[in-house]
Amino acid sequence: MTGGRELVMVSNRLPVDRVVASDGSTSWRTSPGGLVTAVAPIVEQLGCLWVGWVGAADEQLEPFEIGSMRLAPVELSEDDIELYYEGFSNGTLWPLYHDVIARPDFHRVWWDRYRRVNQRFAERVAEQAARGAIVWVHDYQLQLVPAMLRELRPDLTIAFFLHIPFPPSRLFAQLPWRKSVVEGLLGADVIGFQQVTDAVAFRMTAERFTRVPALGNTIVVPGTADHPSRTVLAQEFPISIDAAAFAEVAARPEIQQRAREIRAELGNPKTVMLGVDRLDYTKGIRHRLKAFDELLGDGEIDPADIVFVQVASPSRERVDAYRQLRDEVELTVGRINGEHGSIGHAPLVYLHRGHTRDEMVALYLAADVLLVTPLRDGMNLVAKEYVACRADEQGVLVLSEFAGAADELRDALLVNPHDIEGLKAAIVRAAHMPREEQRRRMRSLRRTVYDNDVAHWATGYLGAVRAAAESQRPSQTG
Ligand code: ADQ
Repeated sequence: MTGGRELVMVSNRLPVDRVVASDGSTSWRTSPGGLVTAVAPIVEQLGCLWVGWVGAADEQLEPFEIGSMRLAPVELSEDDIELYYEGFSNGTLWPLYHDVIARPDFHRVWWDRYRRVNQRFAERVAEQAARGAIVWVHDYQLQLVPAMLRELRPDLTIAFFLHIPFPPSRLFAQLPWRKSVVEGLLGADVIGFQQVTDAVAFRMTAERFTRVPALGNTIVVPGTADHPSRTVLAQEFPISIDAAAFAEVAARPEIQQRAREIRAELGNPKTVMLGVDRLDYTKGIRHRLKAFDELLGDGEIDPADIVFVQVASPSRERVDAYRQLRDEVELTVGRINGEHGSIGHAPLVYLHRGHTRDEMVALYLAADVLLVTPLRDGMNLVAKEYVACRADEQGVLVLSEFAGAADELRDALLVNPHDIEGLKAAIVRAAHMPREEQRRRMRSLRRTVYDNDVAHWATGYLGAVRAAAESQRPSQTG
């Protein structure tokens, strides 16, 4: 897939967690998470150098190896974490890129640190990458790395993938440093987005703020005295999951047994509804709870018939908006159960922790309805995981129009999560959907997920990157 070139992954976090043994010795194991889940099959096959932060402040570590990966840590101080990561990445870019659901804060000290940390990442890659390597930079925390890296190492082929949405030009325009961000990204040969709308928004934004013309999917960056002109491919490559790996777990008898146990522990209700999200204000958890609360209050659903399990993994707990969200969700959960529960039965089960892949799959199998109702989401892998697990062709996916996944998963029950009446109607419809309709919809969803799995994504994306690498070659050598 890389034509024999070294593959270098660059992401804010390295895909590993430290494990401390009882004798105090430490080792590393690969960590779960959306990005790792998506690229792990590619990395296992090709091997790679991975540049990123280990997740603890002020640690200076030499490169080390795990399996087929060589890991090169980038050091971040407490101040870097506060200003570059929690500040500019999660307090400015994250809300700005998610339709300003929360208000983005613009602080010059945050921006200044973002630039400096991006420079540090670029330097680390430049010192570690083999000649002619393909460097794949991930996500919004590192948008300046492509141009910085090109300056340091013009021999590299540079690819960037944005896992979150790219905002419409009129929202992006708010960013005081908009031109620098666009120029940073244009240092890449290929810029991948989740959806067509993201790629279109970026191309328009690039034309508007840097005056580079877009021709179809490509942007032509004019040459200077020192650099020849280049073309940059800015296109959608919707990310996916290793569907077969999920299916394999779902087929295991002990996982199916666990799914039955989960239903039994919930009191074998007629309908088990599930939500699985990072506890993030973009995921629409408040809207979902409101709809559920009103349905119970109106008597449209009977608390004896239905249990809603909301799994919310802890996220960004040092950022104010996330602490507030957690407080609000926990209050609401308590209130709903207080009003509608009975001794021995709570209609809402809230689990604020991470789970193993096996337990997640058992939950997917136990759920009659999966609610994926983000207000904005780059893709949403949870929706695809649920579908991949349901070999029985049963289960209903209720999916927000504002998740990237809605572009592909057209046979889900699509909802506008802001429309609480519409959301309530979809929940009721899902809970009562005849088995034959479930089967028809699930069959079509499964075909889509299996035909467009992560291998398909990686082949398409890396294929485009490799084509970019080949097309550069004559101008570099000639
Ligand atoms: P996320 O916002 O993290 O990812 P998502 O796509 O849903 O969102 O991925 C979450 C992953 O974490 C899934 O694989 C899920 O199974 C897992 N997960 C969630 N809660 C868990 C829990 N409690 N325990 C264990 N595992 C849990 C970002 C973007 C998305 C985009 C991905 C990938 O915001 O839009 O789809 O990157 O590009």
